[in-house]
Amino acid sequence: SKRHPIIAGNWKMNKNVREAQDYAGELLARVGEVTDVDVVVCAPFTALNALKDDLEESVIHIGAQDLFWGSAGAFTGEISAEMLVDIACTYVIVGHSERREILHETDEEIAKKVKAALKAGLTPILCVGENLAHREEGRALAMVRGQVEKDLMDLPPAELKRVVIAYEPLWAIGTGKTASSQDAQDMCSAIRSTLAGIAGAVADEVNILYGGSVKADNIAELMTQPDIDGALVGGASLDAEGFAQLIENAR
Ligand code: G2H
Repeated sequence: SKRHPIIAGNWKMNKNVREAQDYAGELLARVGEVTDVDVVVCAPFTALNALKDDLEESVIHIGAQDLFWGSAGAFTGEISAEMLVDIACTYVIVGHSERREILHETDEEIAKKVKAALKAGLTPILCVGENLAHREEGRALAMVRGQVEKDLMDLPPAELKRVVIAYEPLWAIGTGKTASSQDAQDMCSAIRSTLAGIAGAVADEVNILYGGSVKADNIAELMTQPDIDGALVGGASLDAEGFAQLIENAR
């Protein structure tokens, strides 16, 4: 494959500074030499600066879980891409389903966040995925295609190829239900076709991850699929030893 695999942990709203530091030390000890997979840890804003001290000089990449599209100014409570770069972040999750659902983030907002991340030099991990009703009504593909097209609107191919896409079917998130590796592959392949329609040949260079109840014991099979280039891992990334095992099984 032309693509270098990525395993990204998404802690969601978990871990204080002390817990983040302990985790970083343990993960570094276990996967600090791993270079055939890009390991990313996406932490809450409040833990990022502590991770910078421990991970900035290492092979482990630091990611945030959200950002705002403006660079600076009167946006109370928001965090810019430039602020994330300043504390050594190289990745940022954009449009996670929890933000789309609970905080009502729209595709228009998400598209602006993707652009802001790219402009600052961050790698956005754009999350897309259908819910159970969409799938049961046969609308999963149309739903996900629509998200990809709207969220990456107007991006030139040279920019689009820097985006990482995470396909996360909502019905598989935190539920213990993983999509079958074939279902996941089918959608990741459809996403790549959608990208090819938008941007042509660079679609082959885009990393597409699967997310949704990925664990140490199902990652290997997912990784054998031709259009799955890694995973976005929630619950199973919270324990450093468990996450290290998952990374090992992905190699
Ligand atoms: C999906 C995933 C990580 P989990 O949200 O983004 O979480 O692995 O806990 O299903």
